[in-house]
Amino acid sequence: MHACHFTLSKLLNFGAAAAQRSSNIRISNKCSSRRVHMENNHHNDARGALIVLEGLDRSGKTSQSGRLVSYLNGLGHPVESWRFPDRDTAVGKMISSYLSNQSQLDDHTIHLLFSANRWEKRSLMETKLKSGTSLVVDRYSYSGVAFSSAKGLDMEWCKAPEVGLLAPDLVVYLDIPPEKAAERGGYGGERYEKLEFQKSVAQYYKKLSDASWKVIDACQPMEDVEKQLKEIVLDCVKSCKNGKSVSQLWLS
Ligand code: DGP
Repeated sequence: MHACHFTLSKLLNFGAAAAQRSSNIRISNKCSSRRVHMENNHHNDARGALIVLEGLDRSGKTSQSGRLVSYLNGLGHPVESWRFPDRDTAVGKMISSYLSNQSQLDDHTIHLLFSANRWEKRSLMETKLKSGTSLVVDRYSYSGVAFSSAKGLDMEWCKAPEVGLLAPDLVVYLDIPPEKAAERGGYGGERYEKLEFQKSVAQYYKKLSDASWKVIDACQPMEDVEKQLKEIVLDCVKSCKNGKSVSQLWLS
């Protein structure tokens, strides 16, 4: 476990420093106070969009991600479906084992592992976006902060390791009351799939959300959610193609 802590802190320090080095960062008056634009040597035009879907467990994110990716593909937009945690990496395997209750970890430690899992994909994410591929991402830093804060960790502490990750161009929150989500085919056996805990997660999502988030009522029929999602996302993909700059999360 000592080795794990050492590797993690090295990884996170390296990630933050690398993010600063790889871009000339300038604070823009136009951007939200929590975002910083990046000026890169590359052109920003025709870049892909970073689209994040957030919501409670069983809110329908995963099904909607799949439909959205097929839709964008059908329109000829290069797009990939991503999700966090990415359970295929070495860090992701540790997370998966924790979620299925096969291992126990201190709350801070697992928080940093979730974050490291996002950091290990950051550079690939940037490459994809710059090459014009949009990414539809099922969960991101907001899950990280909401779920760990719901355990009682300090929200600002939870945000800190996420600083410098790429900021989404769009966050869509699939809004469902925790009780309704729990009724949907029941929860599986994973660690966080408990009604009282999900209620608390919902409150932290509320604290994290800002005016830029798009909220869709996830109690509607699936087709209606899908229709609204497609409209919002298509606008975002188009605006990124037109040269919207890439930002980083929570730098100020
Ligand atoms: P999913 O594969 O989307 O079902 O997510 C697995 C579970 O992990 C789910 O209950 C949400 C939770 N989760 C996702 N990302 C994070 C994170 O960054 N931190 C914490 N603490 N939990 C997360």
